[in-house]
Amino acid sequence: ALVGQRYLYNRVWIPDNEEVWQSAEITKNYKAGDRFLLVQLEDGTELSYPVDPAALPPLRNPDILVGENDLTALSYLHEPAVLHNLKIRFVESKLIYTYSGIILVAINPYKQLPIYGDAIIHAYSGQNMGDMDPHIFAVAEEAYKQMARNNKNQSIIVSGESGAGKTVSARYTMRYFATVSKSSSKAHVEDKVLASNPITEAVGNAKTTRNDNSSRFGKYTEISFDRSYQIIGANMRTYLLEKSRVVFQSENERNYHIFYQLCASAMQPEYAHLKLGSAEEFNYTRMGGSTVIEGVDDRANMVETQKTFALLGLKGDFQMDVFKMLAAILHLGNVEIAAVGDERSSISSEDKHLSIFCELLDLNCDKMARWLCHRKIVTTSETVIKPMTRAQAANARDALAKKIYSHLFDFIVERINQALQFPGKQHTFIGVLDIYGFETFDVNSFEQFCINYANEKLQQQFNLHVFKLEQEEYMKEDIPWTLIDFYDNQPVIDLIEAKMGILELLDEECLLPHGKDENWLQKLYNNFVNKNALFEKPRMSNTSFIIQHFADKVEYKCEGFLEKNRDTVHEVLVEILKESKFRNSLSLLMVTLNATTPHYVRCIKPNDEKLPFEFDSKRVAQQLRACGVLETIRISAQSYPSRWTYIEFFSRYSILMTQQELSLNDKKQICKTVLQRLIQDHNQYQFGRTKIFFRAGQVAYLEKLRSDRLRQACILIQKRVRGWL
Ligand code: AD9
Ligand code: MG
Repeated sequence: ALVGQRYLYNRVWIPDNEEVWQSAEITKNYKAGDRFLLVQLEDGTELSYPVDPAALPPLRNPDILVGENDLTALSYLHEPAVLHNLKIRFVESKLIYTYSGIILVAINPYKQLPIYGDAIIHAYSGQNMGDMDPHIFAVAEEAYKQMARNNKNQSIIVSGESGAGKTVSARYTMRYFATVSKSSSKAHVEDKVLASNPITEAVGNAKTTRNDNSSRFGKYTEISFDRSYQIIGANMRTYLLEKSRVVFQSENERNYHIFYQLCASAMQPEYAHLKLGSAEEFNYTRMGGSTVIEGVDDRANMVETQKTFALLGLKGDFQMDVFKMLAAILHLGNVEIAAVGDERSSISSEDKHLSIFCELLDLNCDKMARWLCHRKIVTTSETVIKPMTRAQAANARDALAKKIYSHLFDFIVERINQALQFPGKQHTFIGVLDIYGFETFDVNSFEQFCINYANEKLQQQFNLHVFKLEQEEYMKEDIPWTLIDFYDNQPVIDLIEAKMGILELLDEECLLPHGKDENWLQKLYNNFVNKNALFEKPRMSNTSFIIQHFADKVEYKCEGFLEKNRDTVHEVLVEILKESKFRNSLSLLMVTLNATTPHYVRCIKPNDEKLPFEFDSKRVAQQLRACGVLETIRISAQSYPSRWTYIEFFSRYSILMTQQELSLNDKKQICKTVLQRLIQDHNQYQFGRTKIFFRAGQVAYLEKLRSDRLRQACILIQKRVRGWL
């Protein structure tokens, strides 16, 4: 069929090193089996382009479809079409939002746009999604409307890579709800719900090389509504805080914002007892070599942080406790550990920072100094105290700092949650999920593994949802049930979480007294190499494994998996005590999400330099592949991507109808008769109750017939005119 269409339609996309794809026009008809295509590029260059007869270059869409605000309306659905459409909208029209079926694609403009004011919020309020330009507010409105119409909980799932705009998008949806559901009460519930954002950002966000305000944790915020759909409070759950950042930052990165805010305010008398100084003086804040962020005033932000705490009812005493713990962590990081021979270590009793640390936390200094340099080993028969080397003691010190910070973080989140509980019964909620997107670096570790596993689960949940929606649409239109072959990522999920899967083997190894990363990896090799197609051993490494995720292949280094897993196992235990029932917080999240109606926002980072409206096709293509947008496109392409109402079809293609056909009374019947004549393969479309469903490529074909007919008509008219002359 493709070859047949090739004769009719000669504009294609061919791969390009810089732009990923470039457009080309076929200048000589392609004959089945040809190994070369003669094409002309846009700049006029002629080219003999080698092709594989089994995989001819993708076709371009007719111009009428370019710039569509919904990608799935394109007739040819593939990567170059999607990329081109997004680029035209973003670069030429400065439009950052585009739908891709039920997904909102949001490209970070890196520029403040005047499209978020209250007037715009009110313009979207009460409108239908299809009637307005794509917008984050349209998604929020849709969730709000569906909640009210169906009395059902909703969630907005925001994903994308670091710096793509997730946190900004999540904040806008929350502002939308706060604005449209403003109650007249004096409690300022909406303001308090919004205030939760700057606080969690102060303690959970940091400057990284990719984003000056990078969230280092995942967050699911449930906004509660009462029977009249006014906000009556909120509740947050957080996931996987990056603890290592407290004690280690890579070059040009910072620790959590709050430390710098505190150091910048150290000179104020009320903080004198914290004995702080500039961030340059502390190991834990100066390690990345960059203690300031351009355009950010840490001192002014400290004032804001305090105000926000106060707005939430978290007063001076509470704040001072928090600041004391933070200061204690900074002092702990400056405690000097000396080596005593090769086997032992010690801390001077004169150590200034240790004594401030102990003073701030009300601890016994001598004991502390001793416990930082020794460890207790408990066996069945006895308890022994063993000295630690300098490196081991430094590790123990850092581990303590991480523990204190993560407890502090949880404590703050808990207190915010308490502050966001108001009298009144929750009728429904809308949850907003701002989680890290699929990640792959040069070196990937346990953190990436967890993040990518979470993304697999989200992707699966998404696939099932799309599948269900399609099914419902078919039923509504009385279309016979057609089985669509959906991509299913269950095999990867099984590899990770099934019995004797990667996680179970990891848990097992953790329980062994002499468990080792390498031993665990060996078990993975034994169980999966050549047995599971989604698992590979890298050729050049004995310390890594590769997983074929839905988005990409990722190579993970096994080092540290055991220790980090023990950490989370421990947390899971605590979690179980708190929540009971569920195995871990991820499955709890999936259960919550599955019980809501989801809405998806996929954020795209258009370039790595943070330049306004700069579109780097390579980077965008890479993210489209990773965030599942192309996957949805693939699902759409397999079903019936284009849907026209009978009226739309009639008015656009009446030029293709014969007099005899037009003389029929029933317009719907006319459409059917004409289409059956024009497209012989009846598998290419379906007649629904109100719409015609087309398979990929069919609208492009009809457009071609239409433009040919128009051209013929023109020529005919010209001839006649000439004849008259
Ligand atoms: V990370 O995974 O937490 O590191 P995010 O959350 O995806 O990341 P964030 O929302 O923090 O990224 O956006 C990064 C920066 O892009 C913001 O600080 C803004 O400067 C910029 N941005 C993002 N979205 C918009 C927007 N809609 N309009 C203007 C934006 N600027
Ligand atoms: Mg973020």
